[in-house]
Amino acid sequence: GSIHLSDYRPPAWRIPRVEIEFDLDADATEVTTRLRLEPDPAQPPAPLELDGEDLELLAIRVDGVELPPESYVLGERGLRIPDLDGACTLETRVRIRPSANTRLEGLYASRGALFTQCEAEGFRRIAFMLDRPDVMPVWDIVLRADRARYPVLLANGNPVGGGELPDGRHLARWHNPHATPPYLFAVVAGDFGCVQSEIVAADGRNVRLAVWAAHADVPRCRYALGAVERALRWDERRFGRVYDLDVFNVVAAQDFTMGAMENKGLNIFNARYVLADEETATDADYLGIESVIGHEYFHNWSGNRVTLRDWFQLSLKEGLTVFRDQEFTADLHSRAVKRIEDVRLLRARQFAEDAGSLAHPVRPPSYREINNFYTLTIYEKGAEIVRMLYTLLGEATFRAGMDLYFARNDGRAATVEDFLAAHAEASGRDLSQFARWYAQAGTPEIRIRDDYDAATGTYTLEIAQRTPPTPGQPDKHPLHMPLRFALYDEAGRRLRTAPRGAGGADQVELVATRHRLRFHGLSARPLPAFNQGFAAPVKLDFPYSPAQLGRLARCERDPFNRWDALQRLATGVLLERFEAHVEAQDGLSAALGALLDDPAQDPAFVAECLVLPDFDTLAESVQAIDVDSLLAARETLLDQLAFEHAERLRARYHALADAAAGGLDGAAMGARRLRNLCLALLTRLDREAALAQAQFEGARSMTDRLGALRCLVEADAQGRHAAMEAFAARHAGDDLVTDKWIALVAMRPDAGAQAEVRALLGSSHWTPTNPNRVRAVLGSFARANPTAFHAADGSGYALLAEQLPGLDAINPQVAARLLGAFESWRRLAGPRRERVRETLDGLQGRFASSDCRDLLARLLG
Ligand code: BAL
Ligand code: ZN
Repeated sequence: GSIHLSDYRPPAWRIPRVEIEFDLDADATEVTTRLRLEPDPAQPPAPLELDGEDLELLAIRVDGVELPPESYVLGERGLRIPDLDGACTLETRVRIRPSANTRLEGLYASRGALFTQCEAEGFRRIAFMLDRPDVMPVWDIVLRADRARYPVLLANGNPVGGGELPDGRHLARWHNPHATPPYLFAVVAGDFGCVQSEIVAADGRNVRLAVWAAHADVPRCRYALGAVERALRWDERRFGRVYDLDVFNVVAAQDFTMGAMENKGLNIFNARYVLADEETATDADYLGIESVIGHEYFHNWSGNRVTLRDWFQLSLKEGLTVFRDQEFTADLHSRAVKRIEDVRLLRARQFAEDAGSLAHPVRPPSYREINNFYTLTIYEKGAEIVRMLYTLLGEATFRAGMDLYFARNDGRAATVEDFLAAHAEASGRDLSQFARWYAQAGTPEIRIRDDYDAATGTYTLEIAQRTPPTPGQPDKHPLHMPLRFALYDEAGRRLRTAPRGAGGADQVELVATRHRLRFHGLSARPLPAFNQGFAAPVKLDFPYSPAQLGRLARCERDPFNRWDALQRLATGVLLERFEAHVEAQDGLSAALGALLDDPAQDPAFVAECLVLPDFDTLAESVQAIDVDSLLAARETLLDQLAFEHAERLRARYHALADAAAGGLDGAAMGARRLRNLCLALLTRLDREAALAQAQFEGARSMTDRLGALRCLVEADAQGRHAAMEAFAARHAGDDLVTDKWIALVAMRPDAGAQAEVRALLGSSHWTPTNPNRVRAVLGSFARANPTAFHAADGSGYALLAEQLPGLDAINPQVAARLLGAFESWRRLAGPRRERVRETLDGLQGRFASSDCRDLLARLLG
């Protein structure tokens, strides 16, 4: 059944304190839990109903006295004790089986070590508990385990002792003094090494930072440790947030469903967001690690100190923390490039989600399976809402609102209302209409038309907003949002038309369905620019001519909008939306040529401009998705751009060689990025792919080696097989690098990729219990290979679908994520839509998990 936000009731029982003891063993772990239980006098009395799944109950005592079997009811989902008489201590002892746990929720075994994952509802697979985020005990944790096998024993909070036990066992005690819900509980046991450092936090507290991994991987933890230090300092500086324990531990796990997890004081990470060195990590990997390390670290305040009242509020921590990690990266690197990349993701994936069968509000009103709501909407659109608030209020007021939010809700389980109330109070603004952003699904469209009256020198903008219907929400209301804009004259000078707003752009606030803006005293029709920095997450409809977009790409002050003008131009060319098609294509080509020639431009920015809108973004820009024509248009345009600019691409490629040989500074990374893009375009002209072959052989970084290899694979160059074999041999035994190699196979833009994916599924590389490997094979295929996945006969859909029931039985979250690749199926044109429908129909009744059953019902619903 569904769970509804409107049904929320505070728990009738409070649990201020938990003592939990583990006798750890991969095959059979015993967990003894003592819950201090107190009826909440503010709530009507109710029987105690503890969550618990797949737990073998060994003993149960109340205040030390064994509870007779007739006093409790043990069910599939938990334990019910009807007649508890007031405050007491409930002790349960259970047995769990980590090595049989392929779901990777609760306590599980991975490569000889033990890890936990409790968000959202994994704790109930460890012990009987009120497993909900508004239950926030203080924790005492005892870990006992074989010393040889598990020399390192980590848990939440601070280490408070340990010692030897008989039979080669040892113990460690941890105390977490902060009120912490069970979803943030964590335990790690294994044979790890670490890199560590000592720092003094802003309040004078000494903090030991450590990053742990299997011994062989420890040298690859240095970069992550540096990222922890940068994150800690940045949060002190930018948000005034100080770390609050004596230790901060990060552990790398090879088998991990999510990217990482922000458990209090003990973050557990997917190894791909920890391990990096020159031999194995690309520049994108380094930036990804820093950003995810930042994200999890920032949760310590936005999520842990201030947690969630219920799971409907998930975006309260995720959207806010994504906004914080985006700002972290923007402050440390190029703000413009960061914004461009975030908006690329938003348009390609979140806009698609918001327009598809799985669309839902940032705060859903109900859910059947909370695991299915770790979505781009909750995370990325949630972050955009916080960014709009930041834009509306300005830096100083927003910071005051954040300070108030943290101060008022510290140690509490908060709601979106609490967040908005803090900002409303700090700013004196009414945010009640703004709150609609959390309730209303779908991407708003802003339609703007202009008019210039030469006789009076008056320029008028007519602005209208609408949000399209989404499942369950046919009618939409206008939203409150900032609209930034600028007007430029013929010479490209910015016209001063209104008081300057935040960031130097003029800004109005949209609240109604229609607005009109009037400007007087203009001697000619200006060129308008809108939504600088993509301050509002909307689709903008303005009838720009190709010439106007070319001008905007040169004169707009805001770098994001310069990039966006070129994207808009490219989209119009690809979708043949301009009457003057040839002129538009010439304009695009000339603009990109000028960027390539301009040594003053940041190479990273030029690279962003050269990347055309991808298939997903194009698919999101049309009503009906004609797969073949979208793919063909893209290929044709890329071939033409390569042909026209061959000389400058080659020149730029060689000129950037020295800069690209540098280390991990922004200049070297930008040079490598542009250089690899030049290489990709040049390889289109030369099926021998000599340049790519040479780069592959001489590469000194993973970025360059993988970049060249991708060119060889995509061009189906003669040397591709030999290069793939050489790469595989060089990195044999390294799972993370092998995932990159596999992804290249699965993403090869050719119908033949299907056969190669099938071959992988039958090879020793296929380890369906490892989420990274499943994503490398099937995620890359379904999400990043439209050519092969959308094969017209439906064979690509069938390939994915065949795997899903088996994967669902292993790890429902991973399977459900893959099933989501069908989210836009209703907009597919031609026979493909019918092929997907048959495929989805064929999956009915074949899923065991609530995750996949819920998703399938919503896809077909
Ligand atoms: N809380 C789950 C992983 C993350 O978003 O940080
Ligand atoms: Zn998060």
